[in-house]
Amino acid sequence: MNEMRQQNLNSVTENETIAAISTAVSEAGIGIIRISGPQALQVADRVCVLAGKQKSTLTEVPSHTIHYGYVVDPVMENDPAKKNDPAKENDSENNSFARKNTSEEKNVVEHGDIIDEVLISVMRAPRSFTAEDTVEINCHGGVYALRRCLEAVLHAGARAAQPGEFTKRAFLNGRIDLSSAEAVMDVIHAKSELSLKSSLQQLKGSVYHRIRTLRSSMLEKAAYIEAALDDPEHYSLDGFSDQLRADTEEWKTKVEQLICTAEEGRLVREGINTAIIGKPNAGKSSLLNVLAGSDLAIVTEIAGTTRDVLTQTLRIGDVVLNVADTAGIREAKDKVEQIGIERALSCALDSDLVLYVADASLPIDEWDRKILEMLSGRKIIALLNKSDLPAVTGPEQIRPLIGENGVILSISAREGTGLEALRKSIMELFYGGDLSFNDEVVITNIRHKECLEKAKSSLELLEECLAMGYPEDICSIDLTDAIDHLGEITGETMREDLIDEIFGKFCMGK
Ligand SMILES: Nc1nc2c(ncn2[C@@H]2O[C@H](COP(=O)(O)OP(=O)(O)OP(=O)(O)O)[C@@H](O)[C@H]2O)c(=O)[nH]1
Ligand SMILES: [Mg+2]
Repeated sequence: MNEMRQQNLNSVTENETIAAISTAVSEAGIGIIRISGPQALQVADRVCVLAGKQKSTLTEVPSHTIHYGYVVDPVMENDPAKKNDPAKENDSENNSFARKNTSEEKNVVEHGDIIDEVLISVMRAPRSFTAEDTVEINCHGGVYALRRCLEAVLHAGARAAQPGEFTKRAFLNGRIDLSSAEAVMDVIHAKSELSLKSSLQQLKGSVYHRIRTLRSSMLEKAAYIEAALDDPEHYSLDGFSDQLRADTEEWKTKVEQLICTAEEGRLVREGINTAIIGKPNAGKSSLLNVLAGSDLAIVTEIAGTTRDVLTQTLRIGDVVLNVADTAGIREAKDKVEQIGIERALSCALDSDLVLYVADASLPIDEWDRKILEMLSGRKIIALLNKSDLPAVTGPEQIRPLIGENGVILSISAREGTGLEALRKSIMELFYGGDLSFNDEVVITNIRHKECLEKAKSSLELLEECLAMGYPEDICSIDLTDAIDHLGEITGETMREDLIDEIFGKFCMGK
């Protein structure tokens, strides 16, 4: 497998040295330029002056050390300005910038050739993220200075990296498997503690280990069939079908269990789509505002204030919610309101969770019944709002409308009370109250889910073949397909174009 990856590396990158800005390109404390590849140290040497170490070059320093210095405009060997200057020509040995004495360094400073004052980290192959020689230049974070430093590095012989190319190299060099590489991206995009935890677990290889164990057990059986077909004298297939049938059932159950975690994974990755629904003036927009901690939606005492759906991604504790505030549902007074109400209902029907807000200072009426009837079967939390006012409606009035299992909570959007209980109920409804992710492998990546579904279909075909009593060589076709689909998750069986597509989605510098 590593051979396949290595061939891919050779064909795709031809061992070039690449560079990119690895931090966000915006005003910040520091910004990092990462250089990776066989010439990383030499390229860095052409642009870096190590302060106070006139004799040292980066090619000479030990691995995993950090050095104080400057980035300067590189002077290349074929630079015409340098060619006629014998003093500078002498300094061009080792391909390094003409700067090997203190006076030269002073010269650089005085003539303003310095682009930035930096810290330079050196990590030699294979003990780096890409498993190649890597230099990271920690610059001051200004956009202009960072771009100028990168330009200098590119001028000194590096090629601009493609999006995701560093991680792709880590994968192709066998440093990480594909599911861990994808987890790098998920860590960057993590919106909550929960999604960060699950991505970090995958980065450590949790999905990889689970899939590999499953796949090796399948590979063992496939190899046995092959051996028995080649050498029937020594390997018997008597009773093998029964064993294979039992194994297939077990493999399928394990694959199905992983597929089941994908729904939880989607909620972790993307957040829980939550619709706030209720009659006008119930306090829906007030709830959105108090959850968001700012006045996002207009709140007035006029019934029918909200007309359109307003969506906002919020974090409550560890949970990410994509909350939609909607128009109050009643007999519409005009066409705009009618459309708003239709949108509210369709939003409720598409959501993972409905927060039904009722004004508890008023009695419930026909509209509460109608709306809750339309929403029956959905995950609902009924919120008895305005608990700061004398209560007219209590849980006993709402209970018959939302059923035995529905959650009913008392809140005051105005005072911000009852929100902790709301968070706990959401955790309970979606994650069984547990956030730990300690040993559990959760599939959070859609591509992984698709591969698992394909593996499941192949196992179902294998079951059919076994039930029909087909010979082992026919059965092994479906078994091999299942093995390949699982291998696509970890990158052990992978098409080159798919690898490019996956890494192409990465951000620049990663
Ligand atoms: N006393 C009290 N008043 C509240 C509370 N929540 C909301 N209100 C008031 O109720 C009125 C309506 O609040 P909104 O948040 O606009 O209600 P809404 O459900 O979004 O209304 P529509 O957009 O018209 O559907 C406003 O005057 C709020 O200040 C609460 O917890 N207690
Ligand atoms: Mg509103």
